[in-house]
Amino acid sequence: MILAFIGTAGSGKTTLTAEFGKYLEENGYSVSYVNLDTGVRKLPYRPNVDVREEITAWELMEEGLGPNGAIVRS
Ligand SMILES: Nc1nc2c(ncn2[C@@H]2O[C@H](COP(=O)(O)OP(=O)(O)OP(=O)(O)O)[C@@H](O)[C@H]2O)c(=O)[nH]1
Ligand SMILES: [Mg+2]
Repeated sequence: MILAFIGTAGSGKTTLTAEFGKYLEENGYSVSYVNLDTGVRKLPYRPNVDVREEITAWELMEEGLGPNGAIVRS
């Protein structure tokens, strides 16, 4: 089963990923976490796959893009 949490900025995607993942693990499921947020500084879960190993919004901002442009580009 693959679950993706999407939503507007600040709507709780990261928090729900961590909390629902913890709930599943506590109930015997094996959970792998994937972070697709290039702009997040700190995560409340340990991602098994993390897009930030490829690209971060911060790198693109250093090249001159603003935060929104960097998120879109990344
Ligand atoms: N009261 C309340 N606050 C919540 C809930 N879920 C998340 N928050 C808070 O809302 C804020 C944003 O939560 P995140 O999980 O970072 O939201 P997000 O959608 O990942 O945010 P971005 O990645 O910045 O778009 C944090 O301060 C959370 O603690 C909830 O169910 N209730
Ligand atoms: Mg988030």
